[in-house]
Amino acid sequence: MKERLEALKADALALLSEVMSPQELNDLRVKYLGKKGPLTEVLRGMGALSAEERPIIGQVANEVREAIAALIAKKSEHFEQLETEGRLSAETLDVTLPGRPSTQGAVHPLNKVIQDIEDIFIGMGYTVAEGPEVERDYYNFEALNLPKDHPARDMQDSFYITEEVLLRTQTSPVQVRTMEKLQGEVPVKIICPGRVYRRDDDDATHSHQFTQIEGLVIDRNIRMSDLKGTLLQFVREMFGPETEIRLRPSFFPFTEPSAEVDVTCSMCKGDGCRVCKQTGWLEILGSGMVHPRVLEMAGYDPKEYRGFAFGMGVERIAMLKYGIEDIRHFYTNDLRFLKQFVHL
Ligand code: 2NM
Repeated sequence: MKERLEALKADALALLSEVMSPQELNDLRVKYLGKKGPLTEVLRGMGALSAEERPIIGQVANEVREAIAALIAKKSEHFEQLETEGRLSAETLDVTLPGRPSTQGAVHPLNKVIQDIEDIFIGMGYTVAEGPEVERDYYNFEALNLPKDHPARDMQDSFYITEEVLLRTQTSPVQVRTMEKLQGEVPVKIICPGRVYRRDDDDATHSHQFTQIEGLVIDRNIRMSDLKGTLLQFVREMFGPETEIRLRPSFFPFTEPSAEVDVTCSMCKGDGCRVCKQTGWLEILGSGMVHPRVLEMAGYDPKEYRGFAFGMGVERIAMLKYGIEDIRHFYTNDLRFLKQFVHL
């Protein structure tokens, strides 16, 4: 019996020392230590042994079991260690590899200027109003005191879709719509940013599609000095606190009187340079007191209410502020251009 056990141990240890995989190891564990294994069989047969033999054989059987179990444990630990090493090397991160470049987007310079202008007027109590780019002839022209036979609404100058519908040529139709909606309520204090369309040939300073911001204030006792003070405040926030303005008489069908507004050239501080063509002044705005007929058509009694209005081209403001020499840069999305404004 003892010899059988010793032979069993020698076989088991020999096989275990050759074992190549965790599965093989498990098979051997079941084979030698399992319920149907030879050791269990020996232990079960102990009842047939004599009283002297029993403890001796029992002791040998236990030693054999422990020797086999110890080698299984050692092998099992070895496989676990191999697995851990394998996983670690497979999952290794090379922290010295250069990172993937991340491309950071930025606000387009034109949008940044729109936001800046909006912020300035919001700071003065204005709200922002928007409206359709495809507009009815009535809102774009008629309600702005440009009747059907007016030279400024030549078919050649606008993109007409039908006889009655066109791409808006300015954002003032939004102001007409706002007045109509408010039904004579005051104060009206709005700015209207948005795209406008004109049948121009594109060049460095003209584009058939550009961005405008128009402002409108209506209340009792609104005077030209309110317009002047508002625009002075605006240009000082936009171009710096030393900026001055000058108003030149002009003409628009929707305002009377009308004025063109110049600012002191921020490039040369008024000394005269290439940008201001040696005049020291830059034209940036059109403005005026809202024409009584425009007020009346929109539902405001011109005897009781007055208003001022103004309009500016955002691209032109941006070009003057940042020294941009060609309006087409705003629309061609050349990263060499756009990247210069990432930090605005
Ligand atoms: C300008 C110049 C002068 C203007 C007028 C109106 C309205 F709707 F109240 F009649 N909105 N904007 C206006 C006046 C626009 O742009 C150069």
